[in-house]
Amino acid sequence: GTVFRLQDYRPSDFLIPETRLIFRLDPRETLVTATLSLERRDPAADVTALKLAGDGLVLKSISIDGKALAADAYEATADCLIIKQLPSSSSFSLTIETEIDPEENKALMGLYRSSGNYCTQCEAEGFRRITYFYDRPDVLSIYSVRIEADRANCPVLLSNGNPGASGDLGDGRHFAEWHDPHPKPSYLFALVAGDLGVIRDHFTTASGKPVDLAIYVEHGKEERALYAMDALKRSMKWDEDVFGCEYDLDVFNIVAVSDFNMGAMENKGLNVFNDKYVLADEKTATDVDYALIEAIIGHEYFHNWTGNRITCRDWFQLCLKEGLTVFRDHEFSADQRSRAVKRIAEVRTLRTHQFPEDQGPLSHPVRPDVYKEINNFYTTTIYEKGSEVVRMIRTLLGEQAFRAGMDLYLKRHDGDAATIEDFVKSFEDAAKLDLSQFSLWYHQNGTPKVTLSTAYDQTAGTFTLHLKQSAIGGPALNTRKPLLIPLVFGLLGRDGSELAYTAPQGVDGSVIRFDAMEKSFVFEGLKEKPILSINRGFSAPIVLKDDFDVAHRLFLAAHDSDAFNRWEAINALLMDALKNAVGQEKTGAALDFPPQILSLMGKIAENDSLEPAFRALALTPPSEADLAREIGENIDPDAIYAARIALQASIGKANAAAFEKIYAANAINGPFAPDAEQSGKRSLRNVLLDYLSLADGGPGRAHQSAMQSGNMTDRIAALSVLAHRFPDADETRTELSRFEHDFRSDPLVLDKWMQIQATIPGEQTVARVRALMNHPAFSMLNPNRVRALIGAFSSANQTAFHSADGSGYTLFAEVVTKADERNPQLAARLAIALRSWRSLEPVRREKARETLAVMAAREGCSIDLSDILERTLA
Ligand code: B3K
Ligand code: ZN
Repeated sequence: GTVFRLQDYRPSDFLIPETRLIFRLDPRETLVTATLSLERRDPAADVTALKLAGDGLVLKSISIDGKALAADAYEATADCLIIKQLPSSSSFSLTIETEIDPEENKALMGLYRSSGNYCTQCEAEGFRRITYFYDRPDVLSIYSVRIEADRANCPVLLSNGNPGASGDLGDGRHFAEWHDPHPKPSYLFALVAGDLGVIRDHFTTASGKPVDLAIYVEHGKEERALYAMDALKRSMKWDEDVFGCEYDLDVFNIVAVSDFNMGAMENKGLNVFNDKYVLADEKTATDVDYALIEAIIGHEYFHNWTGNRITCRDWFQLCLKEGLTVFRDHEFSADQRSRAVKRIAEVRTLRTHQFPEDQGPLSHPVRPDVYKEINNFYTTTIYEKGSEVVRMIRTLLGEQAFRAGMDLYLKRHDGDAATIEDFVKSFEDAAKLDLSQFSLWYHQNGTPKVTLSTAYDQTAGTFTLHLKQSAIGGPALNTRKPLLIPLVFGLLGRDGSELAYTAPQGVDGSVIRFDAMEKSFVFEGLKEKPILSINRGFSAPIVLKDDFDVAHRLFLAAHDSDAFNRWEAINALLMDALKNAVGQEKTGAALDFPPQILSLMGKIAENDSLEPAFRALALTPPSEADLAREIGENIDPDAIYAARIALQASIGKANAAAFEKIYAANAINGPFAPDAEQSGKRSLRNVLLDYLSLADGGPGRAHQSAMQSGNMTDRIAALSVLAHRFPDADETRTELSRFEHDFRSDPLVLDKWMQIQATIPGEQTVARVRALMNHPAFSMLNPNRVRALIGAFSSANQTAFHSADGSGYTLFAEVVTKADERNPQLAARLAIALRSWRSLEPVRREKARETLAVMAAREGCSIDLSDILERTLA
């Protein structure tokens, strides 16, 4: 396949100031007429041909300035259009007519049908499946769109921008016109047509401009969109307050569709969402669903400035819009909920998903410089590590200078297709700072690792902190350049107060700027031995190897003023206990856990000065995947599972009485609210329910809770305990059937039921998943269904997926192959579940390698899938 390189970037020969599109919608034969105003970028240059991208297109007619082109004037294939005879004028108008088949489009890129409605997905390169175009993000055009369709089937006709004329066409057809005054790249184009229900609201911007808001959903689901609408209005207000960004069109529309490859899409003025991230009510959505809806509604809305008003010059710059917008949505959620709890959840996600990516064969820089298939670069590195890099800029500059840099970026590049260099330069100029060393974070992949050691000299009153940097994954150590790593820190006294000291060079307030492969920082004026708290708030996305003993960690867990580091200390204690237990399990020794760790869990649960959501997180041991990553090699998922469940059972038994009290004390009286406070209490109670059930050794308590639960959060939590801890109990069968029956006509909710069963530990789950694939609610064509069952199985069920007999891999390969026939993006995304195959123990490793090799060798394997498989095997 073709390899695309950043260094090959060239501006296009032509500009397209205006694009007019007419859609005559038909399920199997939609006609698209595109009229492009083309302008030579350099009228003096001798450009004699024009090449536009296509993908699977059928050309019906082509003309320039109203005159049909002669057959020898152009060459049209399904994948590109080359016009060889061009007028010599500096500008001309090109009209292209193509025919497309939305019904047959199961790749869900371009124009397709979902539940009988028409919708589009164009990012990254889907527009070329609609018409021939300069389908690249640096060609910005003003779009005017006319949609013609059957009135009965498609009463709703939507596109980007503001609504224009609409009316009847006779013969049961009607039309609507839309105009988007903001020049945009083709990937932000959208069209939706169908028979949809709607809820409406409005927002007045800071400067008094009224905006009509609407969310379109399937008929009958309108009420379930109210929370999303509320989140939208809060997003609009927040972006004005925090970043000074106001909305810029008369209308803002959101449409929820049930067949969608990702979470949502930020098309200008017409966001299209996976219905999973719009629909919510008490009975069908969990607290986690609500939080995700809020975050994703915010994320797509925030793209209006960071992504749409300022877009990317080329796809290598993807993190310019994604990393920054993730940072913005994280800040939004932190402001709407609990900042500390949000930060802990972010770091857990980063460690569980981004660290293994960066430490394995799919590792790439935040700003890559080569790709084969851009769709495979919508990764956790681009998104989450990209966000961490922006966060570090803020840490280095401070709140005020950071905001000044953002203001400058938004002002200087409004209307541009920009680069990472442009972004960094805005902060350099605003803060009068050199960020050239810092920029390495964009270019050097691998998870940085910082090893620290400390020494205290009582007589001199000095505390020496020695830091060394290396990395896991990425370029070899001898070719790595030192990163500038901002480490927020504090030196604590025995009473937990922050000690005063004289700071050495390179320490700026609470931030250590660690910028060499190795460096010592000597703090003076310390009369007592300080207790170090470092990388507070996870100021740098690194692996930290410290020299802290158990007493040090227990101290931080109890006294650190930084809530994140309190959690981090607890997490490290649990991680050490688990690693030790895995070692015991492997040698056949009995598993035991330090009593002080068990009692610590009781103390945390009881500590009313900590918010319940924080306690819930602190009481959740590192996941099996986290433990596997931490161990790093020769992984035996069964040993990891055994260690983790033994720890949980020990914690439960050691603290049963206390847990029971706290469980009761955190009951919620009064009506359901999806807010931070209630969801915190529910999460604490549900963590405790698991512990108590393990202590009970039976399903009674969880069964009781499942029957009493008035909301989906509690119902799902109880059902998980039943299925995961007591898979063969009658109570579990009863509750699974009741759930299935209650939601038999709501596949989106039934996805949760599929997911719970797909994550039941143990190799018997392979057969269960096979059986569920024949369930009437399952469909290989719907990405949500496939991800709920197969995605959960392969990415969140270590013991079953990595069954020693290889049956998990066999099932996985069958499904990935089947998905690849219709939807390569879905297949490629599933396939990353095997990226850490090299860290498995030898038997599983060999089976995994063989599975990958067989899939890669299959004739007809898509570019998307083979790109992932080849890099994984390389
Ligand atoms: N920009 C889209 C992602 C598009 C993915 C294309 N394969 C959603 C988002 O990040 O906001
Ligand atoms: Zn995004």
